[in-house]
Amino acid sequence: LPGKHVRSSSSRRHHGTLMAEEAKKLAAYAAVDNHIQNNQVVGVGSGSTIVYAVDRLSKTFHLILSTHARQLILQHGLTLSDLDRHPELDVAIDGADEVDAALTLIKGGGGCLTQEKIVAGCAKHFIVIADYRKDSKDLGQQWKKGVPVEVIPMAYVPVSRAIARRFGGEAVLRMAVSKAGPVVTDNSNFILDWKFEHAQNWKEVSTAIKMIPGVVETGLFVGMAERVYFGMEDGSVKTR
Ligand code: ABF
Repeated sequence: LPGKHVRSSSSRRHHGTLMAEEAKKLAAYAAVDNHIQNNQVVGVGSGSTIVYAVDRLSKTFHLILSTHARQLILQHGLTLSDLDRHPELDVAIDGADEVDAALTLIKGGGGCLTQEKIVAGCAKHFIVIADYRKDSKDLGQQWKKGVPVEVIPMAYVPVSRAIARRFGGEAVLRMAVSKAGPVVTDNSNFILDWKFEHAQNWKEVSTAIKMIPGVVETGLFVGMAERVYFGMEDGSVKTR
């Protein structure tokens, strides 16, 4: 139920505070238990929180997923499918980098956003799972790395300039940790991290950024999430 806190008896605590990892698990288990039934077609995203959701799913589900969860699905003996066979999903579950009060999400901090948005867009219900660190009133309060924007490699400079000119801030090419080169996405593209300066009308901004030639997708998920589950520090699960 929205706003409801459900207490967990099996919380692992560190100095009285639930570890983020345990909070992810609480959120994932609650979302799977409340939203997924046997023999449904389920979309699964990527990231560390989604690992717990897959763990909770039974072998009877068909799964549709973005590429990063592929190995995870197979390891758990679950059935792998695709959008050719199942273009309509019953439910999609995914993590997020930040969730605001209106359930607008920033996603793509881990590098995946386009395939996840496609999967979420094909689902009748899109459910988000996260630990308490992702819970925010306004985007940018918790996640400081900006909005990821996936771009065609040849266009990253003009796209970066266009975003900064029109919306302020700075859109920076994401580099690999080794600094050997840019991060390359699951669609062989680059990512710009747009460090915006202030809250905006995210629907308008996301639509406008998508219109810039060379932009594949933005990590702004507006009006897509139906329910979000946060595993909280006190061992409860908060939903909205
Ligand atoms: C993916 O996983 C990305 O869109 C998002 O950036 C990230 C969240 O990862 P985690 O659950 O590890 O915080 O869904």
